[in-house]
Amino acid sequence: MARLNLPPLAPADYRISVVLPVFAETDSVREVANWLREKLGARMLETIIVLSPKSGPASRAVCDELCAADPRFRIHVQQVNPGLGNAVKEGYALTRGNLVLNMDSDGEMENETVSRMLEAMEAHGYEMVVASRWMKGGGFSGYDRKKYLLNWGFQQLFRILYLTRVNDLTYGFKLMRGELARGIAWDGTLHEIACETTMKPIKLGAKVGAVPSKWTARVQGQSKNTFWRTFRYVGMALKIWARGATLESAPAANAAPRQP
Ligand SMILES: Nc1nc2c(ncn2[C@@H]2O[C@H](COP(=O)(O)OP(=O)(O)O)[C@@H](O)[C@H]2O)c(=O)[nH]1
Ligand SMILES: [Mg+2]
Repeated sequence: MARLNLPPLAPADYRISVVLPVFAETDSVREVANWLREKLGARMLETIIVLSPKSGPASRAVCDELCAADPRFRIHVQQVNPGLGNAVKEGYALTRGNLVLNMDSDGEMENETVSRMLEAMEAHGYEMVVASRWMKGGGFSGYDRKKYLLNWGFQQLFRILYLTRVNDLTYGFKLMRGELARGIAWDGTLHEIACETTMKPIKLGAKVGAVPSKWTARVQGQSKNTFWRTFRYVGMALKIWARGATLESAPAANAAPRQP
């Protein structure tokens, strides 16, 4: 497979746009956002909170509070509904950073993984780093048994079809170059966006790395990712495998970081 070879990006120039979809979460949004704010420091250019129009006043209040505390946070109310895929696509299109971090706001993704992603990107010049629950040091806590088995089978099959060593192809937790987030045409409307955002860069020949990550079931609210919805991942994976992916010329990453 031909290499993509984006122009190199020096660690001192990292400017991260965080895309944080929020549906009905409250406390976990605050926790994730504050962790990112503290740990990313000046490397965080902006955080785009993609709020669903169906989000209740409690979620909205937490997001307003975050925006009031730090002008780098802003709310985008999702235009096309419903669906996590639509939220992610709209969020990506609004980013300006040369790196884009995709993370959930429900507290299931391990914050410390972000530090590992950045270290891996710095050390190896990856164009994308994905969190992997299947690597040694990663794992699942409180995951649905049936989904776990299906997920395992999916990884075995598609790792071979995609000729990749990345062993978690379905996780929506990743850090990628802005050129990819803004330059790839994304199709997923629901949760299958999570595999699309990993599989299309792989198909394009991007240099993709992985770091271990622990997944822990949320303590508040409910997932919208039903058991049947997991089959949409298979359809998406086969479609990308058959048709490949293309990179449009994306708007260049711009903008010096705004000070908090
Ligand atoms: N804006 C927006 N966010 C969503 C939507 N669906 C899910 N989310 C958010 O996306 C993240 C993952 O969703 P979840 O349903 O927990 O999926 P799971 O983690 O795959 O089980 C959570 O932070 C949700 O708040 C949606 O339709 N719109
Ligand atoms: Mg979740």
